[in-house]
Amino acid sequence: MQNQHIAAIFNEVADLLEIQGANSFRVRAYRNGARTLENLSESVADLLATPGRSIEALEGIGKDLGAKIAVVVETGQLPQLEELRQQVPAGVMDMLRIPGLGPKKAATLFKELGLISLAQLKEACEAGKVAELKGFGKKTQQSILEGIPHAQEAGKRFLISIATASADEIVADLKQLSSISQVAVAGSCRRRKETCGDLDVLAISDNSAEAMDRLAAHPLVEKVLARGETKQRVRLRTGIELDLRVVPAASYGAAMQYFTGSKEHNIVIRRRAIERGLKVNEYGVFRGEEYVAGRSEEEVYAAVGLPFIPPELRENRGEIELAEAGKLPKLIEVADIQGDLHMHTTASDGKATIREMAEAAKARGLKYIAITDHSKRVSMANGLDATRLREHWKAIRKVREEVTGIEILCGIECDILEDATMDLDDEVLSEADWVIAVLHYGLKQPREQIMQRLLNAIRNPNVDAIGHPTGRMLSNRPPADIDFTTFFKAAADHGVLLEINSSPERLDLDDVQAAAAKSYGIPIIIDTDSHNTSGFNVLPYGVDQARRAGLTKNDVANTRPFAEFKRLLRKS
Ligand code: DGT
Ligand code: CA
Ligand code: CA
Repeated sequence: MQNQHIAAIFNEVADLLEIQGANSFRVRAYRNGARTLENLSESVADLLATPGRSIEALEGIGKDLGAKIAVVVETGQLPQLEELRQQVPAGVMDMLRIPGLGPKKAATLFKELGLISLAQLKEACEAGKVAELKGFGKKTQQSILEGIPHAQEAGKRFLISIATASADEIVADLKQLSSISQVAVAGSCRRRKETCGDLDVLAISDNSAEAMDRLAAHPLVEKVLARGETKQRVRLRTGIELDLRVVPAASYGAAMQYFTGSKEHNIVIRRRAIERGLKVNEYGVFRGEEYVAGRSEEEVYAAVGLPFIPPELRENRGEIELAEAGKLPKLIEVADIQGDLHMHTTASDGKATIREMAEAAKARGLKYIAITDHSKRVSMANGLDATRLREHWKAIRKVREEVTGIEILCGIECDILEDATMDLDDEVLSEADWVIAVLHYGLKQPREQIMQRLLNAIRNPNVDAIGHPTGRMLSNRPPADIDFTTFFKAAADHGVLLEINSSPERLDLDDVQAAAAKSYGIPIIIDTDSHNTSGFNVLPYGVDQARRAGLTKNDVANTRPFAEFKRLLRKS
């Protein structure tokens, strides 16, 4: 049982309790517990199984949550969650995906107006009933109305982190069966797309019944939705659905190729096959009735005159032409990353000290980091003013002396304010080794204002990089309205680096934008935005996004040794 699943359960319990108007301490306890689990580098199940160790020692996990974790690890579910789900209609939970609509407002909509679905909420907004509720008003009603399509869309997909955690665990479990010689995930999860609609798992076995029984009995599986001879569809407790397909070895490569997709990529592959007098499907490559290939994906691609194409590129966005020309990029890998330029400490909203972050980064093989706590505008994160920032930098310099083997930059994550000025003045910013400028507030401003803010930041000679440029949160906050052409031109002109933020909620820039940024010659940085020592765990998600953008080691600035990296900075 993965930490992410238990965290998702706790978060859902917190939402449900809050909708029911439960005590806020109780709600917060679940959220804190969830956060601890999300950031924990080792599996709680392992921790539980280790004699002499206790999960209650973890921050935010007391006796009560500890016992609940044990129940989930043991049984795969939490009875309390099942009960709460009975009490709150699923449609009310859907409302939480509307940007800016939290559990309290959802509760009011449910209790006062009896609304239990997004469709009903839409009607009520259109009839003006929502505006009349206490604490809502016309503006809120309008913003809810605009957010409903986003909620409907987001509800159908799952973050790659959630999808991966489920897929990895199920695949590992199926591998235990001796009748299964190979098993792996395909579909959007294998392509490392930022969100997945469902999971597609393929296995080679001559005993498909055994494979399906094993899956059905897995603690993560909530319900078997359909079962045939070689295919089974189940719903997992996280809500994501999973297709298991059992195939013979001779079809494995063909099935892998087919079910990895994307559909758009496959259409071109099929067309190429037809041009060569062949037919490609999930069973193999055929000439007439004769099977000619299909054991491996390499064989399938070779049959249509192509080298193996990395799954991350299979979107029909030019990869087939590049493959044909022998010009596929050698994609960046996690091991190429040498530095991390975005992280927090206890000085703002992080959970670890400067030294702890530096030691943890070093232990992971990083050669340089920038400590970038929040600036003062982010008061809820205890953001720093100039005085505190200078004190903080002093402390960083001290750690820099004491911890060897890693370079530490005195940085700041500086807000670009709603009025397009910087949250800290130039004098203090000019003393920083590294300034990453970001939008946190006013993301809904019209394009003109957003661009004014980004361009002002880019033109500020103290700014080295723009962090999570669009500000989006995949589950509940749409991106700011950016004119990317102007944005990229300006960043390229001024030598400002752009970030791919690896947090699975952000993955910002996205794959398409990161590829565009590369075309302007802008060096990308891939950061974790860690808030504790296990925050570095998210790095692979950022690297995957970069791979989907076709980025190579050379396109990413923080793959360079420190001295070379420094030369990329404006102030160097
Ligand atoms: P998702 O689940 O929405 O995140 O995206 P995928 O890509 O995993 O899509 P899914 O689960 O519907 O199907 C898995 C793969 O199977 C898909 O990427 C390509 C292949 N596939 C499914 N349906 C079709 C189809 O009608 N035509 C073709 N050519 N391929 C298909
Ligand atoms: Ca899928
Ligand atoms: Ca599917």
